[in-house]
Amino acid sequence: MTVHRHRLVWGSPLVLAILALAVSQCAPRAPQQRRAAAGATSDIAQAAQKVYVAPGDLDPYYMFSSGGHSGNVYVYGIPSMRHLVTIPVFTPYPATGYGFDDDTKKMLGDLTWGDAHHPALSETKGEYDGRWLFINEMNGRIARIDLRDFKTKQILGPVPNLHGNHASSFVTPNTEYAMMATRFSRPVPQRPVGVDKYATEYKGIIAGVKINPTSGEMTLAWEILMPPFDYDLGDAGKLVSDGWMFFSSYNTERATGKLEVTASQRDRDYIAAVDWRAAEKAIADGKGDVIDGVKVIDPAKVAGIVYLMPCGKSPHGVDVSPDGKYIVGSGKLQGVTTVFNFEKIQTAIRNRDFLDDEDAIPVLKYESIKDAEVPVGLGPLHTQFGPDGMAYTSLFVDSAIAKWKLGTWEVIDKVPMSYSIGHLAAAEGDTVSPDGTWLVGLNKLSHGRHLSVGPSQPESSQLLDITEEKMKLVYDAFTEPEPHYAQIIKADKIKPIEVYPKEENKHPLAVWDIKDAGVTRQGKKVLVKMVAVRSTLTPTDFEANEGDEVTVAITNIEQTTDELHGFGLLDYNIKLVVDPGETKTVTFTAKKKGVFAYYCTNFCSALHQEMQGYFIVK
Ligand code: K7E
Ligand code: CUA
Repeated sequence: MTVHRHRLVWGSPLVLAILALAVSQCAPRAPQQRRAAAGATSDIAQAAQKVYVAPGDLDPYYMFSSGGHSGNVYVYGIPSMRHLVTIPVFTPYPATGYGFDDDTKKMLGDLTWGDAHHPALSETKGEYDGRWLFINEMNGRIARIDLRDFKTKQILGPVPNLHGNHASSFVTPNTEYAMMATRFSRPVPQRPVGVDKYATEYKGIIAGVKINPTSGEMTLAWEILMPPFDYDLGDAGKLVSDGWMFFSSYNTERATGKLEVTASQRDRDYIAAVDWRAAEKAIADGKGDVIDGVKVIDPAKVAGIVYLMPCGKSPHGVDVSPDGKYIVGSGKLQGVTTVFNFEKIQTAIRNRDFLDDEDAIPVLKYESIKDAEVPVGLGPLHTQFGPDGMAYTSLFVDSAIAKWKLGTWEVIDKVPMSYSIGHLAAAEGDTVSPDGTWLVGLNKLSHGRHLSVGPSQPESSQLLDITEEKMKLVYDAFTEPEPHYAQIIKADKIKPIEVYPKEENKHPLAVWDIKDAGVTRQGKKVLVKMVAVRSTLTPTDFEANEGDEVTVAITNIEQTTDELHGFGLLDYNIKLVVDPGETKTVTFTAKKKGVFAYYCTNFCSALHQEMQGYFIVK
């Protein structure tokens, strides 16, 4: 069947009607689905045993799940689905003092929210290496979490020119780059231009963020000026396709207003294929124009950097197979997922087998580069992989997961999910050698399948055992809002530290002896060097004058696992947590006169309650 005929069948009004119907019917359908799921597992007790991690035992996998507009990353154990920890990234989190001390406050800047979508574990030779986790957010930012201590170490951005960073943070196979891309095109350089000029004056941006191989430090390396489409998702090529990045896009109509109507007119949208090594070289050769301080490549001036692959209308996910040979694009208004062949893409580029162009970017011919249209079901969104060419595609409209095979394109199995599914995550699923053990469906709409907690229903995930031919739904878990993508890594690849070693603490205000704790004053500046150790915060009181600038530098001199101490200063909105061996500072103005207690917020010993003091402002 040609793409054109699909377009006729799955034209927008019809699909929207199906979509609305599917969503509205989900709640009443839930009990039946439950029974079907129970039947498919054949033996509930056996399933329960598979996911049961006994007290004292550890899960074999970590799952890092995006927290969407909570701005956090949530870490779960797989298969128990136990929530292990929350990593605050783009938003303050008093539980760990994140966003309250000087360093993290500065890192967050003016933005105290972020919409985090796609976590990306660092890779070496296409395998997760357990060093860092990157995650994007919509305000043009990308963050790095260090997996030695599970803490956010850097937030890059908001970067210039690029706007609404959704197609991010997908890393390349040796973590050379993380990616960023515009979802909401706007004038580049940024300036006030009316939406009537959208098609010509607004631009999209695809950006490469260079990652230092030793420190993980991110720097914005280059940007590519793109037509004003909405760039949606991405994935890096690997093995045979290493050196390329792929981005799906919608609204290639360049429309504005009600996009659900105006941006579903055309028969096709595109996946942009970017030769990032060529981009790197063009920049090194001085071919970039500096716009708002960033080197930007204009494909109208520099050829051979980017090509457009026609794909089913309004694609969402684009996913590269573990061997790098196939690029799977899911048109969410279709009943098929399209598989492109990397070799054919290269041949088409070599032969200049182009259909036309968009703003001087060559458009490849669909028939020349596609290998198959796999009839997975309605509303395909994202694809994950297992070993032996197995692929798993989430179907939003069908509320199901389809399992199919690369190469034969045969659909092998389909499991109904109890909620409308969005992303899905397979164990080691984005690597060159996926495990094929567990698959988690991350769901968009819960549809009342839980104890009611009022109108805002819990977000949900479902765990599937994918070790056999038929997928088995084995567990439901309610997850923190709002999950988008997640990645699952073998637990033994991550080697977290237990304490910050004393000898590695190079903080200039660190004090390791209670004798060195105390208060010094310089003009209107008051510096308090504080030591936290069971069960005293020394000094136990300090003074300032109204209007003074006060810096409290706290060193937790413990070297014992889990001996955290907190510093909560009442009425001053100050809440620090200092881990063993760590020094943190907080700087504030003594605006309120009077007596204010501070105390340790983390239960640390039998005398934790005694760990307190007074701040006096005269
Ligand atoms: Cu929720 Cu990747 Cu932002 Cu798809 S995205 S479902
Ligand atoms: Cu220190 Cu409680």
